[in-house]
Amino acid sequence: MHRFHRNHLTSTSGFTLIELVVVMAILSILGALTLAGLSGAATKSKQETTEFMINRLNDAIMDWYEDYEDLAKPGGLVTLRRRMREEMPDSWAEVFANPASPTTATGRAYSRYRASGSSHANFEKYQSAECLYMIITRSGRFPDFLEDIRPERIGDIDADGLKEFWDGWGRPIAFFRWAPGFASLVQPITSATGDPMDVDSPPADLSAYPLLPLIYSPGPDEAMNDPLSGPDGYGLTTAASGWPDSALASICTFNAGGSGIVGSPKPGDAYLDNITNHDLMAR
Ligand SMILES: [Ca+2]
Ligand SMILES: [Ca+2]
Ligand SMILES: [Ca+2]
Repeated sequence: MHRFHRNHLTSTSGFTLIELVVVMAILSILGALTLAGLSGAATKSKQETTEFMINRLNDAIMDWYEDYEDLAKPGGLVTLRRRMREEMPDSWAEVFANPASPTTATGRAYSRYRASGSSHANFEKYQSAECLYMIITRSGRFPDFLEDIRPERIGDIDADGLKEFWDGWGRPIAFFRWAPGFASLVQPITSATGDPMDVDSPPADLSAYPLLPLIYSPGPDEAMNDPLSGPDGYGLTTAASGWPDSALASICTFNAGGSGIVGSPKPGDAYLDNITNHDLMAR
């Protein structure tokens, strides 16, 4: 025993400086790999959280959208699109300031909700995200929606009392009801396929576009344009003031070849990593 013990000590004290340096180098490499792995996992988790939120919102909005298609009747396209605008607004300009003005109970509920934040300085910031939250929580159509939404996925980034749904990075999830400039696998930007709500035969407006709602996050770059120059650009072009307006042509016809169309990318590449319901639907 005694001999064995002495041999053991001799062996332990035999570590050289070189060996220690090698061990420390290996440990530092392992540590760096672990940190990189954790960072990658965190990004993946935020991505998954964002996809979960957008999928849930897409399910709700598209369920309602498809009901509008069922309501379509000959000669009714303008009326239907106007009602859709009243019940699915994506800007405060589309919500009546006077609760007596809307034609639907939903529109009147929105009008009262709008009044709760309209005097705040940040009222117009992030308004499409605020409108999306209002549609989900004030239309009366989605009473169970919030049940599996974590509290930290709802916030008020501009502190105006009007909440927004947030993505995995804590950015408001934006909404364009009609985004004809947004090219995707599920929404062609040409009028070749027509407007599915135009059931006239022949269609009343051959140049109408399919106008699929767009729900999206700015993605990992968290790139949000200056809220003052565009309420929530996220690398996409937002609506001009008052767009679209009343006549069929201005509701459903767009210049797909021009610039500044709602949903089209702004110069730069901030839109490239955006996470959209169109991408998720196309998977
Ligand atoms: Ca706001
Ligand atoms: Ca807000
Ligand atoms: Ca982005």
